[in-house]
Amino acid sequence: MSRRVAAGMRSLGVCQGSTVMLLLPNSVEFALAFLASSRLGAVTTTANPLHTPPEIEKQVAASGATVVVTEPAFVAKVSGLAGVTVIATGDGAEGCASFADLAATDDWELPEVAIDVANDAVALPYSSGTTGLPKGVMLSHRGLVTSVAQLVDGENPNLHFREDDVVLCVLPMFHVYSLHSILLCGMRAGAAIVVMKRFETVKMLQLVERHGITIAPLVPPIVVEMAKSDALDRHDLSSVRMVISGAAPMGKELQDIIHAKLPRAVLGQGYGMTEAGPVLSMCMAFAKEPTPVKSGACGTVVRNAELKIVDPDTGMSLTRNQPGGICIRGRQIMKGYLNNPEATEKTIDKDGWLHTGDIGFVDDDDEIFIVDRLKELIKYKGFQVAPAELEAMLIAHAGIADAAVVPMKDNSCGEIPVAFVVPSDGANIAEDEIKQYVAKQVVFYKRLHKIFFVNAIPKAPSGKILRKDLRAKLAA
Ligand code: 4UV
Repeated sequence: MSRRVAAGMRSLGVCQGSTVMLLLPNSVEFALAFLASSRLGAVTTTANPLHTPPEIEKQVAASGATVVVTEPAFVAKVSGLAGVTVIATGDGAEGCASFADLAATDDWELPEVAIDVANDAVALPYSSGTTGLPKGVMLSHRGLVTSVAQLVDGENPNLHFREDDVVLCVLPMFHVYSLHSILLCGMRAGAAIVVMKRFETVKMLQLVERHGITIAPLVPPIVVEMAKSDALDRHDLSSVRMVISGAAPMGKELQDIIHAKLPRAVLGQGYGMTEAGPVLSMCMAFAKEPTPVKSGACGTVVRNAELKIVDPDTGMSLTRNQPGGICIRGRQIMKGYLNNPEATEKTIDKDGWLHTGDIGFVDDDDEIFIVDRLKELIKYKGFQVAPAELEAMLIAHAGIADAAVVPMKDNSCGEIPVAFVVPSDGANIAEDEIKQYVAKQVVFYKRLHKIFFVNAIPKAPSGKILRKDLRAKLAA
C-alpha cells in the first residue's frame, strides 16, 4: 500500500528532496504516508493537528513543505497556504487530493531513488532543543534506522519486541517517541500495532482486553490516569507483558503503584530526545535476556553509542554517581537543525557529542538517572513547550514590558507553563486577559496556567533570563 501511495504522491509532484507535512492524528494513513514519502526520498515533517493555523503555517514555511496530508476536519487550517497541495484522508475534501485515490494508484511507475543514507533526511520533527524556538530536527535514513536497530535488532535486543506481540499505539505518531519506538520498532519486529486515535482510559483498557495487547508504551500522565482509575480492576489486562514509560520523569511511587496493579508486566523507562535520534537509553528489563533494574532509572545507554556525563561549567567528564550534563554520541543522533548551523553547533560539539541539556548520572550498574533539566524546555504531559515562543508572544503585547516563562511542577501534567510578567508603564493588564491572549494563539498544552506580576525579570549580565531563580521562587 505504501508503494501505491508513493506512486500517487509522485504524481502530485513529490520527489526526492521534497518535504511532506503529516498533520494527522494516529491513523493507518499516517504510517502509509510516512513510508511512502520516505520511499520517494522525500522528508516528512510531523505536526500536531490540534496546532493553531499560525503554528502550522510557521512550520510549513520553515520546513519548506509543499504537500500536507491531513484529515478533512483539519483541511481549513491549511487550505489557504500558497504553493501547498493538500491531501485529505477519509471521505476527502473539496479542493484537496484524495488519499484514497493515491492509495489506488498503480505502483508500476514508481521511480528508483538513490538515497544517500548518511546525509539525506527522512524525518523532520520539530523541537526547541536546549534553547530558543522550535527547530527542524534532521534525522537521516541511517540515523533513524540505526536507532531502530539499537533497540530491536541483534541477538539480545534491548527492547524485545516479537512477531507475536501486539503493541498499543496511543501516543501520537507525530511525536518522535511514537513514530520511532512504536511504529518503526513495531514494524521492524513484525509485531501488530493497535492504532488508537486519542487517549481515553476506559477505551484503552477495552482495547487491551479485546486485542490482547502485550506491549504498552506510555507517558507518565497516562500512567497516572491508569493508576487512579478503578476501571483497571474491571478489565483483564493479563496479556500486557511490558509497560514502557518515557518522555518525562516517572517517580518511584507511581512505578510501584502500577507494578502492584499489573504484577505480570515488566515496567520500565526509556529516555529519548528528538535530537538524539531519539533514544539514548532503554530499560534492560525489556531485553531478550533481561537484567534487573532499579525503580526510577531510565535505562542503560543503547548499544553502539557512547554516553558521558560532564561538568556543565568545565565540560570535564565526571565519574559514576556524579550528576552532570548528559551527552551522547553515535550514528543515530540528528544531522543537525534545518537551516540553523549556529544552533546545531551549540548542541553537537566538534567531537560529535550531542549535549542534551539534561542533568543526570550513571550508577555502578550502568543505569541512568535523570535528576534535573538544565535547558529551558517545559514538558506538559510529555509535550514540548518552548518558553521562548511564549515569551516572544507576551512581549509583543502592548501591555507587557518583559516576560519569562518557566515550568511549575504539577501532579497530573508533570509540568505546566507559568509566566512572570512585567507590565508596561501605566498598563493595567489582568491575569485572565494575558491567559486568553496566549490561549488564542497556541495549542492547548502551551497555554499559561498562572501569571505572576513582577517589577523586573532577573537576568544575567549577558541578558539571559535567570530561569533557575524563577523556578526557585515557584518552589519556595
Ligand atoms: O525531544 P523530546 O520531546 O523527546 C522525547 C522522546 C522520548 C522517547 C523517545 C523514544 C522512546 O523509546 C522513549 O522511551 C522516549 O521526549 O523531549 C526530550 C526531553 O524529554 C525529557 C528530557 O528532558 C529530554 O531531553 N525526557 C525524555 N525521557 C525522559 C525524560 C525520561 N524517561 N525521564 C525524564 N525525562
